[in-house]
Amino acid sequence: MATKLSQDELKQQAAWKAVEYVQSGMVIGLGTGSTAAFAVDRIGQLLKENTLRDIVAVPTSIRTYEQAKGLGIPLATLDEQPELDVAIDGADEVDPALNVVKGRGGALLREKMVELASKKFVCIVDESKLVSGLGGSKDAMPVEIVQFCWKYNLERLQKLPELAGASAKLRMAGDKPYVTDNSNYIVDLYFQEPIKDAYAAAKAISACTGVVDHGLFLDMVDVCIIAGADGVRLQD
Ligand code: ABF
Repeated sequence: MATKLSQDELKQQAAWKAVEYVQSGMVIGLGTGSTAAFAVDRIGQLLKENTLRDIVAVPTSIRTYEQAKGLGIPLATLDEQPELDVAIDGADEVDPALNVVKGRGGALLREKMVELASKKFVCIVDESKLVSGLGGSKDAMPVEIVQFCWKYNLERLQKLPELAGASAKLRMAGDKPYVTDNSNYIVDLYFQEPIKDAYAAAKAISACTGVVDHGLFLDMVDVCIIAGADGVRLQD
């Protein structure tokens, strides 16, 4: 009887599978979060074994930068490397069309910039991230906003007809607002039921002046690697 794998073991399985897309000489995007961290570790290990050579990586957060640096992975910025071959990153929710919610790790802006700059975005999740519709986990759908008059913007977001029924909370780090790597705030939106039209919601959120970006990553995932009790499967 196969023993049940832990969530971390599933995340590692998905991450290691994704690293198979990385070839020597590539420019790659490194995601943020615990699943992506397994991929960063694996890349560091393959570089150390000289199985992988001559890669350059663009991190999606300061903490991924630190992890990769500690592993000796050569690093660059999007200014230096504006076209990436492949990006590997986790997600918070994945719907059947491979639209995803990302950003609960607070890194959505740099993740979206890096993943949009990549020829291939490989998303890695354990099966607990699968939802029938975005917002369906009833957990946070993050929006990155400027610090200026954040309360005003939180109220505006909450009133958007496209976000019907959503509640909004400023993300806190202890007793202070959470500040992103880009010195912005995160407002977390919570939905009572899946978002009716994620495309309309994304458009409406982005149109709010003061909003920097949001955690709806639509039509961006090229391959999703899903690790579950029955093994690892790919969806594209
Ligand atoms: C990151 O991965 C974020 O966009 C997302 O919030 C996070 C998921 O974290 P984990 O892999 O730890 O579940 O890309």
